[in-house]
Amino acid sequence: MKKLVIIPTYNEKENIENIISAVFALKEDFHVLIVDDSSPDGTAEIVKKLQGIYPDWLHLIIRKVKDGLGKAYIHGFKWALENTYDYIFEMDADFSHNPVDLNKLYEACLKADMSIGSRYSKGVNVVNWPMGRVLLSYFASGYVRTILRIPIRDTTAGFVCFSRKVLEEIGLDQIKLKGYGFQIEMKFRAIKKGFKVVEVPIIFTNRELGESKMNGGIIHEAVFGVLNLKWKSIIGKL
Ligand SMILES: Nc1nc2c(ncn2[C@@H]2O[C@H](COP(=O)(O)OP(=O)(O)OP(=O)(O)O)[C@@H](O)[C@H]2O)c(=O)[nH]1
Ligand SMILES: [Mg+2]
Repeated sequence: MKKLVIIPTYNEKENIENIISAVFALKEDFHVLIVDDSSPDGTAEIVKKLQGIYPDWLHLIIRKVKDGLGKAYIHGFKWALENTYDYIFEMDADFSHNPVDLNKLYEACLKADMSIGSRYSKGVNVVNWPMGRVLLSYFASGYVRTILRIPIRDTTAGFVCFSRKVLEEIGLDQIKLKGYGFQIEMKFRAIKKGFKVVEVPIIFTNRELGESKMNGGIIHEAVFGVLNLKWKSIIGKL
């Protein structure tokens, strides 16, 4: 089985080398695709150097402008399908997601169609986030679950494994949302298509290096994006 971990990056020079090495240190043979939005800090230059060490496993797409992680992922998903990968993963560059958990996600995805590394499937497993951020994320997840009526505890999770057929059938060109909303939209559409989606408990750790790209615009997009998704599904135009 060909497995690809897609990591979107924007100014991740402090993390990029370590996260790539951590994936390649795993027992399973995961390939890595970095989708960088022309980070001014030179993240892509570091990746290019590492491609000398891992020529067949490490891939890089450079996009011209910063356009949100959703658009970066869609670009990466299309590349993964063209390059015949069977299992495609989403993971952040900042070690909030522990690369060791890729194995757990993969095992779970083999028995389903999509698996989600979940902070909230067994209590609240978030380390070093300020309390305000934990509460925002936890209650946002509840808001989404209630409005969209999906049985997922961590609706904005960004640590995910898709089997190829989910990405083939989900309608990548219909995905509109770019930030946290993108993560919600992928889960909602997969469930609406009848795919089996499972949650795997993980521990999420706040980034130690580099800066967050979270902002009010991303939250605003998610709040209204969810209402729009619900409306489109009610009128049968999802
Ligand atoms: N290509 C691309 N990557 C992005 C963009 N925005 C964020 N990312 C990457 O997406 C991943 C998640 O972004 P973060 O800034 O860590 O967002 P977050 O996890 O909600 O915020 P923190 O918890 O504060 O780290 C990281 O690997 C980022 O580098 C973007 O516009 N384009
Ligand atoms: Mg992060």
